Formats: sequence, C-alpha cells, structure tokens
Amino acid sequence: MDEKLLTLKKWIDESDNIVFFGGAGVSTESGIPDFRSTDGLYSQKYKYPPETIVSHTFLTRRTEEFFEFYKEKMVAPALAARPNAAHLKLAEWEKAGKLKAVITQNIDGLHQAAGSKEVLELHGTIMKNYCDRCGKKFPVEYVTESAGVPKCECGGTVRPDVVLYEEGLDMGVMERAINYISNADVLIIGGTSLVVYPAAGLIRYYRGNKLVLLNLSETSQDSNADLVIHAKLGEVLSQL
Ligand code: CNA
Repeated sequence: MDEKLLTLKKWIDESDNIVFFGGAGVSTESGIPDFRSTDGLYSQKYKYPPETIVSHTFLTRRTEEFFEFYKEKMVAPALAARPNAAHLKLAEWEKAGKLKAVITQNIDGLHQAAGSKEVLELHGTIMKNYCDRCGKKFPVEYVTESAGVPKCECGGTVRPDVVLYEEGLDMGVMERAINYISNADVLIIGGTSLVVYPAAGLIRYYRGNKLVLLNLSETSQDSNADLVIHAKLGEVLSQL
C-alpha cells in the first residue's frame, strides 16, 4: 500500500464521522458513462450537447427528443447497472457506524442498491417520476414501458424527479448536506469534476483538516485538499 493510501486508511480507521460527496465518476465502474471523462456523454456525438438536452427548456419545448435521450442514455444504463466496490464500501462503512451520509449528484439509485440508507440526492433520482399537471407519482418502469413521451391519464407529462439544468435544487436537501459537511471529520470527495454548481460549492462548508479528493482526473480543488489521489474510486476503496 503506498503512503497516500496508508494515510487515508488511518483517517478512515480512526473516524466515526466520515461524509462522502460524489458524482458520476462513482458509477463509471458500474458501466454508467459520466459526462466529462473521455468516454463520457460529452464526447459522444449528438445534435445537442447533453447539458442542453437535460434542461428544463428542452423538456418543455422538445419533449420527444428529451425522452429519447433520457431513456436511452440515462435510464437504461442505470437500470442495467449493479453497485460497484465503491458503492459497497460506503454502505459497509455506514453500517459499521463510521460514515454519516452519502451526498451524491448521481441520479442512478446505486447507493441505495448497495445498502446505503442516508443518501442525499442533490439532483434527484430517475427512480421517482411525477405528472407535471396533477402531481401523481409514477415508478421508473412506467417511463421505460411508455413508448415515446410518458403521459398521465390527466393528459400531463410524466417527468423525472430529477433536477434538470435551469431548475433549482431542493433547499431542504441542500441544508442537510451543508450540515453533514460542516460537521464532518473526514470528507471524501470522489468521482466528480466539481464544475456543476451549486453542488460543487458545498466543499467550502467543510471545516476539518482531512479533506480527501479521490478522482481519476485533476479538479480545480486539488490544491485545497489535504490528500489527493488520482485513481479509480472502486479500486482505491476496495483496498481499505
Ligand atoms: P462529471 O462532470 O462527468 O465528472 C466525473 C468525474 O469523475 C471526472 O472528473 C472523472 O475524471 C471522474 N471519474 C470518472 N470515473 C472515475 C472513477 N472510476 N474513479 C474516480 N473518478 C472517476 O460528473 P459530475 O458528477 O461531477 O457532474 C455532475 C452531473 C453529472 C450531475 O448533475 C449528475 O447528475 C450527472 N450525471 C450523473 C450520472 C449518474 O447518475 N450515474 C451519470 C452521468 C451524469
């Protein structure tokens, strides 16, 4: 085990107040492409960039194209995926009383599938859907089994309970995330490029001296971390 890993192991072993904050890179080892890696969705060729498609304007103005992309590129890979070593290790730490919460920008439900209980989904989840007219709730299967745009019996569109670009985050979830981060002993940030705000801004609420950045590529926050490891999350966490 190299020196950085030994430091991380020591911090983990000694703490019962770890908080994990992650993004799409947590799920790439489960086969779900992220946005910004070289084989991520931004590198694939579409008529529009993903952040244009996954936006409120696109959902309302080009609803059919939205659902075509959303179902094929976001829902199908997530439903086919299984939790990887990173999801499983975080769930194990929570069960052992060491980890307080997982705060995620992911919408794939894999932390819950791994057994994590306290999961704060900043950007919502594909698992929950609701009618934009009457508010009726629908499971993800309703969306996948509907041809084209999923419709409610009232005539409304059944949309994902996901925070799209141009939409605001749930303030209750944000407040809970801030509370966990500002009280954390060890904060591990992993699998996120830290460019999507306001989620990326959460890092500034951390007040401790064990900020771990565990990401495949460099981030703008590397210089603010106490420990930086550029490697695959699942490969690192499974060694701990
Ligand atoms: P991003 O901007 O695509 O960044 C991902 C980061 O993870 C990059 O810096 C990669 O280098 C890094 N990375 C990739 N694989 C690994 C790995 N195995 N181990 C460690 N690091 C890795 O994604 P962000 O989460 O930062 O951006 C936020 C968006 C992406 C959120 O709104 C998400 O909802 C959205 N998204 C979510 C999913 C999902 O739910 N699985 C998939 C794709 C996009």
